[in-house]
Amino acid sequence: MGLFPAMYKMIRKGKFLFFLLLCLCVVAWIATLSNDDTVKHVQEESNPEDTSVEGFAKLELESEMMHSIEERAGEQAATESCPERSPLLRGAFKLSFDPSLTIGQVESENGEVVEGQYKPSDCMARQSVAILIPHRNREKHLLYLLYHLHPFLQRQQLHYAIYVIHQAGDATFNRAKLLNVGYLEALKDHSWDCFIFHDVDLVPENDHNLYMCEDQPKHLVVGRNSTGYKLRYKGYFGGVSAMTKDQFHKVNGFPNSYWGWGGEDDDLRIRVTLQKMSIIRPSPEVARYTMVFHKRDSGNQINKNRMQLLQNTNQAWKTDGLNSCSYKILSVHRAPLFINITADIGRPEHAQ
Ligand code: UD2
Ligand code: MN
Repeated sequence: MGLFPAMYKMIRKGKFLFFLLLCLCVVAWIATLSNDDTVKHVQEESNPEDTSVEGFAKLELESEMMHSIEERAGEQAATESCPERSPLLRGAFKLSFDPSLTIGQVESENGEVVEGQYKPSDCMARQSVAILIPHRNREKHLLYLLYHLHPFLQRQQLHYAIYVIHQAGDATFNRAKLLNVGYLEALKDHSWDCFIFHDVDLVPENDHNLYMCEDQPKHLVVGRNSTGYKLRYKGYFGGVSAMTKDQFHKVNGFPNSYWGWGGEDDDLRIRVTLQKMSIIRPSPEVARYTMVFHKRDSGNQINKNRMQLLQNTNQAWKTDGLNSCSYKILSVHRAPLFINITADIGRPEHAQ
C-alpha cells in the first residue's frame, strides 16, 4: 500500500468518529431537554459533587423530609376547627322504622364508629358530646334510635359517644338517677363538653336541631308527632335536653329520688331556674321528633309522690343529686355502636 491511499483511509475513519461524536452530543442534549423541572431544580440546588453515594443519600433524605412535612400538613388540616355550620346537614329527612332492621345492618352502615364513639376525620369537632340514654326492655326502640342518630350526629360533625345506661333488676324504673350515673361514668372516659339526656324512643326529624350545648340549658323537643308537634306546656323540659358539663354540675344533676314515671324533668327545670339559668329552645320547625309508639312499661308506674317532691326541690337539690348518687356498676360493655353501662341503682326506700 502506498502513502496516499493509507492517509485517505485515516481521514475517512476520522470523519466517521467525528460523526459518531456529533450524534452522541445531540442525544445527550435531547436527554437534558426532556428532564422535568423538578429534577432540574434538585440538580441546581444540589452540590456538584453530589453525584457521589453520599450525594444520593442526601437527596433521598431531603425527599423523605418533604414527604413527612406533607404528612404533617395533612394532620394539621385535621386539627382545624370544623365549620360553624356543617356542610353535610340535610334538614328534614324521612324516618324509617323497618321491622326487619338488625343491629348488624346498622353496624355495617356506621363503620367509622368505634366502640360507640366517632370523630370527624377531616376537621376538629367544635364540641365533644356524650349522648346518655336511660334504658330497660326497649331494645327495638334503641335499634331505631341508633340507626337514625349515628348518621345524624356525623352530619353535624361532632365528636360524640353514645352511652346506654341500663337499669339492672326489676325494681321501679328511675330515669333521672340513670342519667346521673351516665354523666358520672362518661366523664371517666373523656371530659365531655356537652351532655344530651335522651329518651330511647324519640327520633329527631331534622338535623338542623343541633346536638350541641349553649350558654343556657337547651330543650330539644319542642314538638313530637303524638302531641301534634306542640310544646306540651311552658316549662316542659322532658324527652331530650342538652346541658354543658358545668351547667349540669352547677344544678347538682338530676334528683335521685324520683322512682317511676313523671316529675323528674320538672325537678331539673326548677334546679336550672334556681341557678338563674333559663331554658332555650330551637325553632319549632327544627325541634321535631317522632316518638315510637309505646304503652307505659311495667315497672315504671306513675310516681304518686312527684308533686310533693317538687315542692321541696328548692332545698332538696343541694343534697339530692350528683353528690349523693350511690350505685354499683355491674358491667361496662363497649359494643361497636354504643357503650352499655349496666348499673344497680337500688330501689325506692318506701314502697310506691
Ligand atoms: C315523658 C318524657 C320523659 C320523661 C317521662 C316521665 C317526653 C317526650 N318524654 O316520656 O323524658 O320525663 O315522661 O318520666 O315527654 N324507659 C325505659 N324502660 C322503661 C321505662 C322507661 O327504657 O321500662 C326509658 C326510655 O328511655 C324512655 C324514658 O325512660 O323513653 C321515658 O319513659 P317513657 O317513654 O315511658 O315516658 P314518656 O314517653 O311519657
Ligand atoms: Mn316515651
